[in-house]
Amino acid sequence: MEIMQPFKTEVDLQTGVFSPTRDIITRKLSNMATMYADVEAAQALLDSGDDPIIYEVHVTELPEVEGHILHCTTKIYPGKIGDEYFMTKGHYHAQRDQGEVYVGLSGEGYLVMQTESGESSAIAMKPGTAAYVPPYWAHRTINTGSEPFVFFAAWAGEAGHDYGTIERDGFRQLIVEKDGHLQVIDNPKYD
Ligand code: M6P
Ligand code: ZN
Repeated sequence: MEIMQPFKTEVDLQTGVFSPTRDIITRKLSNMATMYADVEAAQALLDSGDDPIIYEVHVTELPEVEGHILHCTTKIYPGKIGDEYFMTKGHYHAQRDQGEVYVGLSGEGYLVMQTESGESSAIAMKPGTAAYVPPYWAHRTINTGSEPFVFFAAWAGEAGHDYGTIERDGFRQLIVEKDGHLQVIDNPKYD
């Protein structure tokens, strides 16, 4: 591996914005409409001409190879599709035996995880929460508050993102608001 020069990024703890500016990945509802449990509600919103930004990822451009530590901030906007709060797509690591660390910076949310062997976990996050995604756990974050939910993430360069498995199967647990209360429920479409 080539020697790289050290560098730093200033992170706005409120917004997750990087300085100097780095690449920003923007995910709109149209990029993930079928991932919400209430597909009809998602489609109705899109049909009305509304395609809200669900989340943004500020990424450091580093080689995606063993040895490097990739890191980014994610800002999930507040909102719901049907009863389900705005969330990330979620993914397994292409290399399943790679973990990840999340640190809550502002707002509040949940980190939902699951394994291919049938385990599930839902961890509440707030500013200062360091949450660990162990190897083999798929992970998705959800904004359960009324302000943007912002967190920092760091993971191994060789891990890679596998979105296809989650696009096909979804998550076993959904984070929804029912009767004005947050609830962690079983996904009726998961089998
Ligand atoms: C976290 C990390 C990133 C990821 C981002 C958005 O910051 O896990 O690797 O890209 O969340 O999540 P997703 O890739 O599932 O859309
Ligand atoms: Zn990951």
